[in-house]
Formats: sequence, structure tokens, C-alpha cells
Amino acid sequence: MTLREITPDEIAAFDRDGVIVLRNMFGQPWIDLLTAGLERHRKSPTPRARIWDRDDAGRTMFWDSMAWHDVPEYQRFVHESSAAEIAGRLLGSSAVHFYFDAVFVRSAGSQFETPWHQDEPYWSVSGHDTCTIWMPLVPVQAKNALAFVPGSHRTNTVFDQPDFGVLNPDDKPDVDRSDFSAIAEVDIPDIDADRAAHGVVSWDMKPGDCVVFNSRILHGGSGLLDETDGLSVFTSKWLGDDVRIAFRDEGMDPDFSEIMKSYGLDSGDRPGTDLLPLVWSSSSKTGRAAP
Ligand SMILES: O=C(O)CCC(=O)C(=O)O
Repeated sequence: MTLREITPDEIAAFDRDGVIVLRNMFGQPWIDLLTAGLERHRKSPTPRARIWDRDDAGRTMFWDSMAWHDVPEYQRFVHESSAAEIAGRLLGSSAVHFYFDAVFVRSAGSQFETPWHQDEPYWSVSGHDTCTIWMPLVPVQAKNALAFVPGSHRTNTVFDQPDFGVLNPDDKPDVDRSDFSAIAEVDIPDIDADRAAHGVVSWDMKPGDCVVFNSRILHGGSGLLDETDGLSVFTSKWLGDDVRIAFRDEGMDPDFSEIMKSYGLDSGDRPGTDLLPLVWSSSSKTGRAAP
């Protein structure tokens, strides 16, 4: 059960813009649960965890992904919160599989801005019907929140996506690298040079609010924090009806192909198994835990 129904207008706006902010979708118990999960997670990160940025004053940006296998609080959120249903309603999908969680944790005053990019070109799956639910666990101002170019999820352009593997000030070995230059048709436009011309949107948000975005939308920013403000964000990634496993020749980050293969998944398969579980379907109406 969601705190409230997703309206037809919201579904239409998400389809048109590729992004929508939803207010008060998760009650405080879910925020407390994810905050406790993040605390546990930070003490025992996955092998993929990495600092993306460390400045001279010691401020950091920490990232990790697919930690839910080891973090019971994340597991509970995935299976029992309304997140899967929100994704399913907005995507117009009849079945929603969980893909992975990722956290983005900036210490107070971090100036690090996430480079503009699309998500789906990096993924070990492909499809239009995918989304991320971006949830700040602390209040965030619009100027510091993740920003989006509405409608850019509809472009068929293959952009020269940034290589996130270079974000590695601690020189961690064996990080995923990506190079789209051989397949890219165009550079990502200089969106920050004229955000208004690109119609860039972001929102003041408080814990319980979320932004849901199609994984093909151009997004970035989410930094330049004031000296007293940190930013902890929990994201969950969801897969809808047209998604297929897709092991790409170049660019997978995070590269989940090996773990997917170990679960018997191969390119062209529909998501499934305990790795990418079916969490919600329009017919089952199993309902989610009350917020
Ligand atoms: O929060 C951020 O800085 C980046 C989030 C992001 O790029 C994503 O969830 O795909």
C-alpha cells in the first residue's frame, strides 16, 4: 500500500518528462530504517564501494552499490515498502523486478558534483522501462539536489558518457572503467553553461519525498553543499516490462555481468532469479507494508 495513489497526471508527467518529484511518499519509519541500514552498510561496504571525491579539507563523496544482500534494512525496504509499486505504476509495467541499490553520501560542505550522464547505457540490462527512486535521507535544497533535463530520456542519441572509474582519489584497484568514445555519436551537451535553456529541474526535498526518474534521462549535479550540510541519498533501481539482460562490449558500470551469469542469467533473458527478484506485479495486489 502506498501512502497515496499515484495519479494519472503524475503517470503522464513521468512519461513525458522522464522525471517526477513525489512528496511524502515514505513515512519516517522507512527513513529511520534506511538510515540505520546505511550506518550498518558504511561499517561493512561491498567490494565495489569507493570514495569518488576527497578534497583537501577531507570532505568525501562515498558510493556503493548492490549492498542489499548484506543489509537487512535495505532488503526490507526493497520487499516491503511501496517503492516497487511506485515504480510499476509510473512505468505502466505489469511486473517490476528489483535491480540494485546505490548510495551517494557526501560529507558536510562537499563540493563534488555528479557529472551529467544517463544511467541505462552503463547497465548490464537494457530497456526503456527502467527507473531510479532517489531518496534523500536528510533535507536537501534544490540547488544541491540531483538535477534533470526533462524529456531527455526520449533521445535516441548515444552520448559519450563520462568514465566514473576516474573518480578514484584513493587509487582503488580493479574499478569498473567505461569508454563510450567508439560508439558515441555526440558529446553530452554543456548543460551547466545554460541550465535554463535545457529546462533543468531540481527540487527542495525533505526525507520522505522522492524523485523518480527514467534511467535514460540526463541527470547530474547534486553537490556544492553549504559548509554545514551533508547529503546522504539512498537510491533503488527498478526494471519494468521491456527490460532484458544485456551484457555490453563496453561501458558497464557497475558491471554486474559476472554475478548475473553466476545466477544463470544471460543476454536477452528477462530479469529474474533471487538476484533480480520480482517484487511487484499489477495482478498480485499483494500490497506493501504500511508506511
Ligand atoms: O545523487 C547523486 O549525486 C547521483 C545519483 C545518480 O546519478 C543516480 O542515482 O543515478
